[in-house]
Amino acid sequence: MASLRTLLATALLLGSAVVFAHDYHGGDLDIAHPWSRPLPPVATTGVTYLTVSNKGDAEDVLLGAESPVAEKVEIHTHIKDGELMKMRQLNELVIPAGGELILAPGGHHLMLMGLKQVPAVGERFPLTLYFKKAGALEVDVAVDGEHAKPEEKVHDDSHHHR
Ligand SMILES: [Cu+2]
Repeated sequence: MASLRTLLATALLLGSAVVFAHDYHGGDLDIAHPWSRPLPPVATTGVTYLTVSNKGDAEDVLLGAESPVAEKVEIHTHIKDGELMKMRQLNELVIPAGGELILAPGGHHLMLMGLKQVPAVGERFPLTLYFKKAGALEVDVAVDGEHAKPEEKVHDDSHHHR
């Protein structure tokens, strides 16, 4: 019979796994681990990453997002301009049928513009994603200092906007 100590250890392990991997489902879409980098307290913009998987047989489209922590949320991508990586705002991003859309450092991301509060490491903040087919899906974004790989920490997404 499992000892109380073993049960407690298992519960703790499960608890910490939940902190780092959280998933959301809506319609044919799965949204995996929305996360954001830790930010300095004076930050005015933030960036959110996540992966959307589409289990359906029709494409869906990410049209935008909103969060109470920011004045507005924009869809951005990085484009290579000569040797420079530049940012460009997009109106939408397609999630192909049976495929996935990855928002990750160096590529597509959601840009939180005009931060009203800067969430601390370990905290989560709500974000509503708007999809053409699946509609509005609310997720919690984890502020996660450990998730970023060392080389991603060097690559700075805290670019300036006008
Ligand atoms: Cu951006």
